[in-house]
Amino acid sequence: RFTPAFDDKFTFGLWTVGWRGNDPFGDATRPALDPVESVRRLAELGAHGVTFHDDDLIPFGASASERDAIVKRFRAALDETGLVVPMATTNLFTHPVFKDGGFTANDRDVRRYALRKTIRNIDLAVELGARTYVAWGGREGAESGGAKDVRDALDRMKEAFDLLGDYVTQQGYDLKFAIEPKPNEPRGDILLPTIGHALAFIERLERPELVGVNPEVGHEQMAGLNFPHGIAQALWAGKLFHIDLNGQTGIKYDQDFRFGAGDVRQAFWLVDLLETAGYEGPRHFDFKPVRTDGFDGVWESAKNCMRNYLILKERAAAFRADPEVQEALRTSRLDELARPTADGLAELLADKGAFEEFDVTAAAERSMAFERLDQLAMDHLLGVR
Ligand code: 3MF
Ligand code: MG
Ligand code: MG
Ligand code: MG
Repeated sequence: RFTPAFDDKFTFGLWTVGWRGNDPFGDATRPALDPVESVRRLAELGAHGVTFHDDDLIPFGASASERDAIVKRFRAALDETGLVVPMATTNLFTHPVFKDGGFTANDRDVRRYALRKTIRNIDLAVELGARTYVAWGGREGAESGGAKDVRDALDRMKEAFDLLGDYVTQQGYDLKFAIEPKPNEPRGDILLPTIGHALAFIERLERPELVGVNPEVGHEQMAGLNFPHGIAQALWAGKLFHIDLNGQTGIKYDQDFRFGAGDVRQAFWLVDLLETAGYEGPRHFDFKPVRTDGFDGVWESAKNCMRNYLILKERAAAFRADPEVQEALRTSRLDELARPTADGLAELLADKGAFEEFDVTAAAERSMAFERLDQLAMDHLLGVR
């Protein structure tokens, strides 16, 4: 029970299990992990695939021949295990050259370098079969007001995605982009801080159809936002191209707990939404195994990201299947929300019952009965129903 299968589409970033535990106050607590070892261990645990930043796989500054050898060895590990690479991304944040950003650095030469670095890894991503290319602009932002003209920076951000869209179109690649919003950390304030900001930005691009979002649980929660609500809006807009699952406890530093830790109620509603809304993309984990643990904790937490997802999936399905829940949903009039409000403007204006004869007092007195509905969800979540 709760053992993952390939078709569950659980994927992990190489940088997650490979995180060595270095943080702003402390050095690494674990040795480096060979990506090939990660592929093998994740395959044993039942994962579907792995994802990577260019530099996770190929150390920054590696020579062309080193690069070829690394890619060859990595590909052999994929073939041996059957794991796939549905997504890849670019590291535009670790090297000091990106200290003021990649696509929106004030320095034009840095922006050009960032684009070329991205294009280079897009080629590799496509070679390895990826269909989604994630862009997290962690260094795109500022700590002070005069440092960044945000409107100019957004022009440059748009220019970057337009150029990348030109590139994949010219190459004939079957690849879409997914912007990953985050409010802050490592920059004081990051551009495109939330799902909503990213969705509005995408509509201004030359090829909006090529670009969606890759929201992360903890990122929205760092801004105090309701993650399932953000995901629902991304789905509504047809823009949920990918997702980063992890755990966070409220508005504080980026915790990156394993999925299911942190806000378990939001995790329940998230899984309920993904499983009922027809999301077919990978269930991608972007977490950090706690730095207090050795490799035992790394593999334990990777396993439990998937386990918690499957537990929540079972609980959410039980909630939806429960006749008492279905009755409670009707009592709370969710079916009525799904109905259009009017048969057009003329019908609305002609209906005296809608206004002149509307019994405001009676409508105000109707209970929504949300407390009973929510406790039914809690009972299912806590496993007592
Ligand atoms: C940081 C992140 C990133 C992105 C990654 C792109 C290092 O908080 O979430 O992980 O997910 O760069 O996928
Ligand atoms: Mg993150
Ligand atoms: Mg995070
Ligand atoms: Mg992420």
